[in-house]
Amino acid sequence: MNYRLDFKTQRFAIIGIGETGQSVVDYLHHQKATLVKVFDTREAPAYLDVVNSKVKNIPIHLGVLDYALFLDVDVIVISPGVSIYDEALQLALSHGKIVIGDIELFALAIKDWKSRVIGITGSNGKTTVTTLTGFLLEQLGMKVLVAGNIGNPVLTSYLEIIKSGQIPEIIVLELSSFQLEATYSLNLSAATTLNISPDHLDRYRDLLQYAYVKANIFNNCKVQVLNQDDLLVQAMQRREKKVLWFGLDCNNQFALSSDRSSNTTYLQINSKNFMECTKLGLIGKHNYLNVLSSLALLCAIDIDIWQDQIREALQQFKGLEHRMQKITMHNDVLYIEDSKGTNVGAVIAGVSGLDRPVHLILGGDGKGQDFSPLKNLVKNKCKSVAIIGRDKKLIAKTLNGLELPIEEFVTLPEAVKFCIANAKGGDCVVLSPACASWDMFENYKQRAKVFIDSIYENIN
Ligand code: UMA
Ligand code: ADP
Repeated sequence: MNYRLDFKTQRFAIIGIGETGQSVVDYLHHQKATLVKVFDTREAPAYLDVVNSKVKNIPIHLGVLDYALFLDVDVIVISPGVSIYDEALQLALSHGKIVIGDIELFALAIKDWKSRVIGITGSNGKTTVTTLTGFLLEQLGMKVLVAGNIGNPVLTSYLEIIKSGQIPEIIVLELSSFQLEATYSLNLSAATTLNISPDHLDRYRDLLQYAYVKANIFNNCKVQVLNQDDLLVQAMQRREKKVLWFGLDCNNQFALSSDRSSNTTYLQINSKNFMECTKLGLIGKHNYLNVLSSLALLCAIDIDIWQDQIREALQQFKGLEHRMQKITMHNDVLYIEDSKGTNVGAVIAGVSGLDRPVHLILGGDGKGQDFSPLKNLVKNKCKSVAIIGRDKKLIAKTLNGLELPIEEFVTLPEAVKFCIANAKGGDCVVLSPACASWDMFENYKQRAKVFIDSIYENIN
């Protein structure tokens, strides 16, 4: 999109009263811009009062977006939760209105900074790779900002930096497809799409449109870090750009290699063994790929990854809460919480790496996904399955015909009870729902808490 932003003369509107919306209000105040309207498509957004107090005397419109209300607006700043493909916004674009997101405002705000910026997207592993990359850089003593979809609105971070005067040397951004829909000017020194598997299909026409939006991350980037094992990611290679490939096959620059005689798997970089996988703090093949992508991103910005601090940091980094986390072991039954396993791809990656039979809890808001790839996983890895949530019938239908106990439940504690009753020594009980939590819980963290509380209620 070709456009010019002028905080002095243009009239701004904000859509979305969430964390992003609030940060945009603060940023526009900081720029002394003229904010004329605020919108949210919900009738009662949770942060209405907070935003109301920030934008005194400015009208807040709730409910379905209507182009007529944009007539006196020049720039519409949308939150990630609002699709740029919304009819009213498409009409606004076709009438020459500027429609941008918070990442775009951030990109313009930091144009004169010397910081190098790394962008990370993908269906799964974004938060792990973003956190790990920031951690590795910090261990090298660098001043780093980690922000974006990870839960740190970029404009809030920007305002904090302006206040402190401490401009970071490197900025590591987690970027969702939602954010990439309305980002045009972000200059990235290195960027990756980790993988593409079905997600957010309630928002996109199909997997290709979703992948297309993610590929926007490479529009203004110097080095692409690409996953050789993922066909849709492979297709994102841009001819004129430098590419670093990562993947399981040892022919990749960032790869895994196996020494059969000693039964050891190594991270391998440019054909040289880098470190043994068992020495990593992270476990599971999907996490080995995450580490490789992170190392590739560092190489892409000319960091020497062969320094001892990097290997030490990789041993220390044990991963994040809510991602295949071991909760407890009781009577030789292992309990694992993966509430962040919110799509089929994540569940397959996490559960297939387990070396114990699984009693699996699935279900919630499926976001329009096709659950059929779960059938093979359940057949090969599971001893029983408990299903909850809005899409439980759909999941049960997908698993129909498998010869193991599969039952639907109204609540998560009932599902936990069922799994515990079925589990024998040597098994594990896993919450990895392949769905969002919003139909039953505030968020995935609350879902995790209910799961963990139910375990302890039943085993003690
Ligand atoms: N919503 C509406 N109407 C609106 C505005 C929002 O219905 O007008 C709904 C959305 O559909 C969504 C919720 O309200 O369910 C919140 O939307 P928001 O855009 O206000 O969200 P924020 O609070 O600003 O948080 C967003 C990201 N959320 C989403 O993209 C849904 C956060 O990522 C991100 O951390 C934050 O900005 C800071 O950058 C969360 C997320 O779930 C973790 N991201 C998705 C993911 O990772 O899969 C993309
Ligand atoms: P995101 O930020 O993309 O949601 P997270 O790092 O939060 O990614 O992990 C979310 C889920 O995806 C967890 O269930 C985790 O086990 C799984 N996961 C992490 N990395 C990968 C990967 N490279 N491939 C597939 N699944 C992954």
